[in-house]
Amino acid sequence: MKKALITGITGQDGSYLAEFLLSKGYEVHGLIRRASTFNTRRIDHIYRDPHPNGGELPFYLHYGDISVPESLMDLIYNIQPDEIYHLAAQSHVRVSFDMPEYTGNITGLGAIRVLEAIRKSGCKARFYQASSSEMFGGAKPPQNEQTPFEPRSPYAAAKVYAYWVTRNYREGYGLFACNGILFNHESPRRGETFVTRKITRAVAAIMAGKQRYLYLGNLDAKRDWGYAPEYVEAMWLMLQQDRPDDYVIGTGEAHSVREFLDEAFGYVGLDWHDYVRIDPRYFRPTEVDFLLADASKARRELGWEPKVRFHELVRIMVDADLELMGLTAPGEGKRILAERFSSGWHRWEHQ
Ligand code: NDP
Ligand code: GDR
Repeated sequence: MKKALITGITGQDGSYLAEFLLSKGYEVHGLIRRASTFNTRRIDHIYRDPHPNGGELPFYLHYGDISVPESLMDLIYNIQPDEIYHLAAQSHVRVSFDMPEYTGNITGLGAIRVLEAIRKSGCKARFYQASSSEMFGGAKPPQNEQTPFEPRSPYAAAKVYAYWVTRNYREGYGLFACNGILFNHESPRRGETFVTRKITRAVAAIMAGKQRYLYLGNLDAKRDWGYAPEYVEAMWLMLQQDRPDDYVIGTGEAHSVREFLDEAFGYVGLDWHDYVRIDPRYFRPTEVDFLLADASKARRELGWEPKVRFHELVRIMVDADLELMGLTAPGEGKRILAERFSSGWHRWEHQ
């Protein structure tokens, strides 16, 4: 049985990746940080009580923090994982302008702490770094592995640092270390303050009569939005190759925030102009205008291709938020998932 360690397991991607690896027969370990309230809601359905008659899945959680090198060293030395997926980060671009140094510490230095823990513990683990399309920033679209980075936020600059130390440890110490340069990927588990989920939750709350207005920032930014469960499969594929490399992952289709609003509100028969208001507090000092993936290398070398397109993603997310609000959803999103992922490892009820 292969062992995997996931940092950031309580996040959107960590939770899907844990499910995916369990379905592949892995023993899965996750690093979680202590919080004063429960922060495991995305993984509660796979976590089983470890006491007699409790535990079934080989799934273990360990307290730690990406800012503390010792906890990483101990964990990696004791578990001796075959694969480490480093997903933990302060992942919000807007917040990185408010907390630049903290973001540098967690999102940037966090990666080198994990790399050093692997090197010093003598562990032979393969390493995945959650790199980001934000690193391309102001670079002209479409962006691929050859596109020079032009980071436009403290978050993006921290990710560029993490990207380069990952390459540095691959070249300098022979570590099997890969950068997955993932473009935006969303799901019903997306954090509530990212723009897609903010919109789909608002659609549901407006339908339920619980919200009047939705306050947003820049509606003109264009992003390449994909479906998160497909992206965690790409992470795994990278670590199964004969040699380590870096890969861009995205759909090759870009849309503006405005178009997302059209799709999401239009799906339930509403006109977003009646509900959306602009609040400058959501503007960023420097914005990334246009991200569009050229993922041809991943298609060629990993055989990775996304199935869920933009308008389908929106329907999946709106359906899920309507159900969460206790409303009856039109159901197109649910149908799309049932058709495309009939033998899949994640199920609608665990959205
Ligand atoms: P989330 O924000 O949903 O999850 C971030 C995770 O990191 C959470 O589990 C969080 O724990 C954990 N974390 C944050 N700070 C610390 C810390 N100090 N110590 C330990 N754990 C910590 O992000 P996503 O799942 O969306 O993204 C996963 C990774 O991929 C991130 O690195 C992100 O930057 C990157 N990425 C994401 C993309 C996307 O579109 N989703 C695209 C490209 C890259 P807690 O639950 O306790 O807060
Ligand atoms: P992003 O995602 O910055 O691309 O980073 P986000 O959803 O936060 O923003 C996308 C675009 O929408 C605009 N926007 C708003 N954004 C938020 N959050 N809230 C608003 O009210 C709002 N109004 C307009 C933003 O200005 C931006 O242009 C995500 C994160 O998951 C990163 O961790 C990851 O690396 C990148 O995607 C790829």
